[in-house]
Amino acid sequence: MLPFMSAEEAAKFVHNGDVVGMGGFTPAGAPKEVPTAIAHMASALHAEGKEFKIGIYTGASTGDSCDGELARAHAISFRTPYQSNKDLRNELNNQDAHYYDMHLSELAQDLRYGFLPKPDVAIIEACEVTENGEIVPTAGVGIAPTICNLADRIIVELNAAMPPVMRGMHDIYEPADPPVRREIPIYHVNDRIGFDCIKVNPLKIVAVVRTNRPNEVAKFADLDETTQRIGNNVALFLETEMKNGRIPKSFLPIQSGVGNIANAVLGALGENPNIPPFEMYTEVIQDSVIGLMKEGRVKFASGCSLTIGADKLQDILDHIQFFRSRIVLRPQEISNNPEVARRLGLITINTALEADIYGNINSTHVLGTKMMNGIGGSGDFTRNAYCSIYTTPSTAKGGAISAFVPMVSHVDHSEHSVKVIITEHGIADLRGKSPIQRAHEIIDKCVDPSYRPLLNEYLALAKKAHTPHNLALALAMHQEFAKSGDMRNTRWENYLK
Ligand code: 0RQ
Repeated sequence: MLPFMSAEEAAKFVHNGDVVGMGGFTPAGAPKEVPTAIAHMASALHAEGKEFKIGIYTGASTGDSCDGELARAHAISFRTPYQSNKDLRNELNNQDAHYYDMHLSELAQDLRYGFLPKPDVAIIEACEVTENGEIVPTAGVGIAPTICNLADRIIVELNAAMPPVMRGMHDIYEPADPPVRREIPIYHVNDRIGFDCIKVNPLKIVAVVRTNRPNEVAKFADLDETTQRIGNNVALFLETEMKNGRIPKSFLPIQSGVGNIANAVLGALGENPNIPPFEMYTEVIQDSVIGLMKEGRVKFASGCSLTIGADKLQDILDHIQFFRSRIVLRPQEISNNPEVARRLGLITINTALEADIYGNINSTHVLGTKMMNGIGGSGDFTRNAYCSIYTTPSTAKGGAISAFVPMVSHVDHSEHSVKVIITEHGIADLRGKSPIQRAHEIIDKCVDPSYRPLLNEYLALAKKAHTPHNLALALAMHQEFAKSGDMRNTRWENYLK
């Protein structure tokens, strides 16, 4: 008999100091009611003057009922590998919780290698759980197979909003560890190599909690002129590459990042009649993919999660036969696997917060110090891409911040991995260019016209060298923003002393 109980009872299996692994990836498939119950338990214990904090592993971000509730209860000691919740962001930036921002493909293997503390408890949202220990995840897989294997206790949230017809969408596979690892046998985007469920020792399932909760996926911003133009420029670049024979006529699979811009770019690609119907090998399958799939523009999508709104999820459930043959959900060590990305030849499209004139990318740190979300899967894909593209609006905060600066204030992706940068103004093709050639390409094609003179002046003031810089001025635009709230006020002479 499966041990059905309430979320509050299940939460008691989690103790102060435990390390907890959550299933799912982004809010898709993340557990909801048990984490909230743990947060309430923590608040009650704190009110009695008792300690309660847990370390948390997740696939990526989660929903507010997990990261938000636990952050507000100050119940998190450490957290990895990715988050996007505003209250948790505050905890991390206030150093109330320790955060290590990791390449998402590496977490499962790092856990198996013993690089990180072993999880005590796994909390998994499932659409089906059987007495013989078969757990079928819901809209996201993440690190669920690995934490189920490693944890001593498994708590399942059986979510009625995610019906068992989802079984068959997942492909659960864990590679063997070195020195006996073989190749991961995915040769086409739609290859299936594993099981349709996670198989665990049923004795480890200590609690099953019935829930009925939609995914807590935020709505995307509507397309605006800037995101539309970025999307059109990406489509133009890929179309030109295809015409010039640098992308095969049959096209190559697309990986697309997370957020408003990524969603808009994908929409624009889908609408462009010169781009043939394409496949996706990505981590997050976002809203725009579902419509494009129905229109025949996206032929197949392999991902780690369906990070889509409730209406889109209902659409999938209503047409499950159609979508089950066109979508596969994999663990993140497979969806983001460097070996597979390189083999399949992915065109990767991710978003920068900030780039420098030499092509280094900051995806994570606002103005150099404050964590935004995390590197996520962007590094997994960028470094191993057939062609890596970064997109960004050329400015932020109404023009007061230039997305292009002399030197990025934090590096996530180096100049060696970034091939193309695209903004609403144009396309900077960095391939085969020296640093100074890249600087001119980026300033002329991508930078907002209001910042071009400033960055050209910087180049003139930089010491002539392979990578020209003036180290006294390299972060002056950031300093100017901190001082006056607008990078456009930068006067280099004020920072030369
Ligand atoms: O802040 O909302 O307060 O105005 O940053 O910017 O333009 O809405 O962009 O939603 O596409 O997110 C890089 C964060 C972009 C995301 C990032 C401010 C800007 C706004 C968000 P406001 P937009 P998006 C696979 C791939 C890393 C992980 C990744 C991300 C806010 O894409 O987290 O790629 N990427 N994973 O105003 C200060 C600047 C700024 C700035 C923008 N230069 N300085 N603030 N902003 N540029 C998926 C996974 O891994 C799960």
